Amino acid sequence: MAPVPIQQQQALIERLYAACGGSYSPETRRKYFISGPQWAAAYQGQALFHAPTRREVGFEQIIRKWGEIGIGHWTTHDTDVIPTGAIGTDEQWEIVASINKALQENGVKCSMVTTETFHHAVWAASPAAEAPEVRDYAKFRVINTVKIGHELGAQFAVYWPGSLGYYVQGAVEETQTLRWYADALNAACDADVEIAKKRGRPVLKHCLEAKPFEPQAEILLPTSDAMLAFIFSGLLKRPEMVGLNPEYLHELMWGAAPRAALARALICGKLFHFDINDGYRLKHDVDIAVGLVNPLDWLNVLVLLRAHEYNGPFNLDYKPPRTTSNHGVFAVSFPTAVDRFITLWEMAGEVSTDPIVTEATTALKTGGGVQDAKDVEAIVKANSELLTLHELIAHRLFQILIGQHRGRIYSF
Ligand code: 3MF
Ligand code: MG
Ligand code: MG
Repeated sequence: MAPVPIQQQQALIERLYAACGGSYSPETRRKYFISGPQWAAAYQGQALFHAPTRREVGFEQIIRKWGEIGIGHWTTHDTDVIPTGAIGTDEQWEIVASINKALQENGVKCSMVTTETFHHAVWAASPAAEAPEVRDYAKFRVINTVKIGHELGAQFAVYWPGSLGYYVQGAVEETQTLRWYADALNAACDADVEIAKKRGRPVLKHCLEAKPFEPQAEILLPTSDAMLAFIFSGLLKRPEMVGLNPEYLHELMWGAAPRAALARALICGKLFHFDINDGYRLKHDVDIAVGLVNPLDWLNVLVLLRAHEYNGPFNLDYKPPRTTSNHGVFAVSFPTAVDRFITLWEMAGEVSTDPIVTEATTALKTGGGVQDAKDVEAIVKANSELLTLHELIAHRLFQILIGQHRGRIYSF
């Protein structure tokens, strides 16, 4: 193949993307509660050891692209769209008005807002720092985000307290810090109750997001389970308003089975919102797009969520790789992520009605049957052949994932 000149590269990407087939129409994509974060599309590829590889992109372009692709919802941090210095000022409300206009013009809704409490120097010692002025500022920021959320018509507020932790031990007293962090959330919920009442809108669902490592060395609330304990600790004034926004990769990072972490949130009635992406165990937060690393695990996750009628958002919190261009972000990265999600979701529906999975699961739940409920040998024997179904079900799930259940085989 001859070198591909720059002016032919986008056409090549588009031709190969189209040749991939299997994409859904924007109308179909809009039927799912999928949201696209401002920060995901605007990510320029920078990191501690990485210079940016992409140009800046503003909310006008992102919202327009969401409309074209068929991503029905948009999410944002306060400072993704408002310069930190302008937070709470008239300039903020001008920006918010132009966001509302862009949303309306492109048929996109804002589903979630979140406060940046990890990037700016003011959060060096976390939003629950010792200095009262930092904590007052944190309250101002989360309350302000609630206001923006209501103005943009959002239903959810998310909190990822990235800097709630430390690098060096001893200076931070964990119980005190957690109490201070709860104070900020209590302020946000109190303000929400008032604002919602004034506006005649429902209160927001306040969702905590955990991450086990990064950007602090030690994290005070590293997992969704830790967040659940925090919600039920008695420190929150309105625990009924607060739930979780688990992120698939954040659970995988510490070695959890994400599906089991989600199950624990479900039994507490706290699975409010879900950040979807992919990556590897025990690595940093690589934020790869959904289904590119662990599609079988993802299928299983969605089987669980369908079984429990989860109807919250699926937020595409991943980072297009640094090797993807500005053009590629919208031409390939987002549409393909949405389409893999839809495919996995629909496959999960097939799993729940699959005759083999259904019969095998029912047989396992029925058991072999014994005469004497205390006869341990008889219990073991009664189920010993039946339990082979565990492996058969796992094989069946693989078949469904690759389409083999429809007769596809490979021959030489
Ligand atoms: C970091 C994250 C965050 C949160 C966001 C939501 C930048 O790993 O996942 O994204 O999702 O702050 O509030
Ligand atoms: Mg996230
Ligand atoms: Mg992440």
